[in-house]
Amino acid sequence: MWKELGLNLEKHDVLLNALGTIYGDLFLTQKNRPTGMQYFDFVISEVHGLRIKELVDRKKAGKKIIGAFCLYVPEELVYASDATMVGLCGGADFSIPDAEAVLPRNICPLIKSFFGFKVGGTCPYFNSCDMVVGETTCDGKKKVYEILDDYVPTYVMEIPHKIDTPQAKALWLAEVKQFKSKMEEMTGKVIEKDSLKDAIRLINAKRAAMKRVSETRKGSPPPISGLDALLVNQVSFYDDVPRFTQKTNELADELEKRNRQGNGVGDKNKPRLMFSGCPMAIPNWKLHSIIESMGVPVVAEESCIGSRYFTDPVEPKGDSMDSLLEALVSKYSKISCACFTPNKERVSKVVDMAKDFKASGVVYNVLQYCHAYNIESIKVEKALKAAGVPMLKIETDYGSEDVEQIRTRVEAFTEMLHPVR
Ligand code: BJ8
Repeated sequence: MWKELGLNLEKHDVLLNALGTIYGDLFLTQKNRPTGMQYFDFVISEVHGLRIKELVDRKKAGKKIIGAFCLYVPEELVYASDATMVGLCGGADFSIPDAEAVLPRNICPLIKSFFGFKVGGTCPYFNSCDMVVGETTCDGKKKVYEILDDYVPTYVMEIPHKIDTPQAKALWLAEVKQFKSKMEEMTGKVIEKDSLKDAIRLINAKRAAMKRVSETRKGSPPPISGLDALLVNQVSFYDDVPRFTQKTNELADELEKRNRQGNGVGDKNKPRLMFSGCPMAIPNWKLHSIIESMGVPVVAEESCIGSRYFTDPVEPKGDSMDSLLEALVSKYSKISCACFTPNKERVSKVVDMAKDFKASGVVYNVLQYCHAYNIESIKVEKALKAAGVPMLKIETDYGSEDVEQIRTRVEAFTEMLHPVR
């Protein structure tokens, strides 16, 4: 199977061995984990096994696999055309040397990481894709998609940045319609109203299950570690949707029960931290693992691998195809990425979330060279300060050189925080 997918077998083995060790050290050593996490451990143990086999089988049955890097790609249209979407990884240091052989070094690690997985032939998800869908969000991604197209067919959706204007909504709707046509052309399947409605229900159910898990983290102590909750969010991007939804709902049942019993992880008397900023694509577990190794729980993520993905469902106001497509635009334009301007909604969402989850402080993650999240941190910090919530900004990449320095800074930050009751 690996050969058929054109993987670099030697490098792929090195990657899998390294991942297995890191996963064991970070996840399996945690105390009092919910039993529902066993499913997610299994998914990770089969991340380059059973799930890839499922995708390859779908391809053999004539179905298409679509890769994406951003929440703005409307997955409902992918599923409505009977294709499968996978969120492609970009959270590993491992693939960066391969990227740097082609790309400039001074760009965001997330971009280098996903690009390196393709050029290095080490990601079976990437190599399963019939097409990848990019978007005009940050400059780095936008320009790299032009290069990526030499390696895999790459379709780019234009995402307006001043979303409060009528012309932006009109452009977005036109882009969504064009993407629908693209999926129809790729799959040879006309997307009918009923199949789109089914796809909306499918993805809404997945988002609702993830939101249930998130809500339980308001418990004190939280019933699940931030690291495990992050993993659930990361797995959501490539697992089979109905199975993921069922297993996530089972986990939510268990977490709700744990809350009723006061059975949690971490120390109730420690401050609770919220995470905000750049996404943590799998296997980026760096900041969560540093923070939680001190017994300080992470209770929420204002991130695309977090609340931005699951907070809002798609809510059609009518039954026509136009109403369904407008509902997609309305939902997707509520995802507050730092590429928007002005971005007041995101700033107030961060503050509201911090209060809602009783966070004593916010750790704001900036991936190196991500200007959008870096500069926006100024407004976020000011708004949090006004609300009495301290913020610590950490600018980092996927390397391990700064781990001890970050640990010292987080330690100093948490020492001045008080648990919020
Ligand atoms: S909706 S956050 S997934 S664009 S970290 S690559 S922004 S330089 S990932 Fe994102 Fe969509 Fe926005 Fe979410 Fe660029 Fe920044 Fe790197 Fe980023």
